[in-house]
Amino acid sequence: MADIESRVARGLAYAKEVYAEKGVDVEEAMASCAKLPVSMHCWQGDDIMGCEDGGAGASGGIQTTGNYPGRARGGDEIRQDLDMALAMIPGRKKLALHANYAELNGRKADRDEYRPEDFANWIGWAREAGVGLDMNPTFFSHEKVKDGFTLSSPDAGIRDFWVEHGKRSREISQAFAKALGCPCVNNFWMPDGFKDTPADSATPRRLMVESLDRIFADKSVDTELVLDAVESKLFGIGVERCTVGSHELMMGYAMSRGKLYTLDSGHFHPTEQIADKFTAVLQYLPRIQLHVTRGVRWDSDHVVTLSDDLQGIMDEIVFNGYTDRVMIGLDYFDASINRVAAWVIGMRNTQKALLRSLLVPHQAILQAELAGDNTARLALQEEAKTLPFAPVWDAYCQAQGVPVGDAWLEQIRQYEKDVMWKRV
Ligand code: RNT
Ligand code: ZN
Repeated sequence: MADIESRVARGLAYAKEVYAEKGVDVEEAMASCAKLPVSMHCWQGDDIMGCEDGGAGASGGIQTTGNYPGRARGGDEIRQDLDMALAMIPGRKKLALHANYAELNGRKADRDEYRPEDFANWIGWAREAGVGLDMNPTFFSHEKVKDGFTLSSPDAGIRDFWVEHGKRSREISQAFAKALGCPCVNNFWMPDGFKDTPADSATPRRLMVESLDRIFADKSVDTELVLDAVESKLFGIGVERCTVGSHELMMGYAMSRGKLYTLDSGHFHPTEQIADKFTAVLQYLPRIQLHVTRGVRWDSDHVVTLSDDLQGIMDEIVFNGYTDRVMIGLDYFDASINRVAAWVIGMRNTQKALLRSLLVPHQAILQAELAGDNTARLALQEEAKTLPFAPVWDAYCQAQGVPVGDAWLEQIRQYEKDVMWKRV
């Protein structure tokens, strides 16, 4: 242990020297990184099964694949796994919940009747863990998703049900924010769409807008506490031809109604990068939400890796000073590997990318660009990639009291033997 500590200290001293020469303050970068909240999604923990009776897993164009043993069953086991994961992840965290993680304790109620009390265990857990909560109404995995439609269904009764659900999600979000003293992002993603060419795509889009307006008409919700967000999508499996909540519909909605727009990195054409969208969308909106995921050939929601894509996203946020305006959240689900490790890997990678962006000698690169010296810009951008980031990351983990390097893996291996694999 002492060995690791002194090695980390030596590495940090070296890195500080190199970065100082480039005008970068390493301590300041670590302190900034530690302040930025990253919202971890509860649903990686149990393949989006949730806590409702007969929870059926994902539907509506999203899918978990894999059958790794040890999946958490119900709130207590998910929270136990969350505690394990959070102990391995540096930085400030939030937890994003989905409405289907309500714990009714025998109460007979459908999603249009959920109450803050149904999330009492989650609020208690979050308070204890020192994390804020975010929320998502759940417009999938439910019998009232009629022929794939919710808020834009041609059936008024179906729309009414989901409008009520949306309203309840905002009340619950407000209770989260009040209980934890931290604003709650409430994210609306609806799977509504067509497998094949619709004869009429205007009506469902009009109905979607109308339903959302009905949900947000509730003025008892304080929009400083509840940050409503709407998420767009290009397509889903089985909904290939037309998604009602497309980019244009949702961005227009967010802009015209003063809502957050959620950009999910898997929800665009594969050659598009959402990194390039922040400076555009933030010309018009005060805040947006980010869903970091990793699509492999489609919006497959693989575990987030330390990729150029992820780095590009964090660079845009940090270099443009958007850290208060982009609510960073994760959104992926892989059931083929240890689910706690999946959380840890994606969250640690997100933290790594953030810290790395904070350490880039951005001013020098910017000056090169302003001087019209694109040669220097490229040279400096590329040299920045091999500055000694790794020792700073190790020092950051150590300062945050989480394992350095891959030491966390051994602990999760033990945990799966002691806890997860006994869940049969
Ligand atoms: C689906 C959206 C949405 C979901 C979660 C579970 O494509 O990305 O955010 O993944 O609500
Ligand atoms: Zn998403």
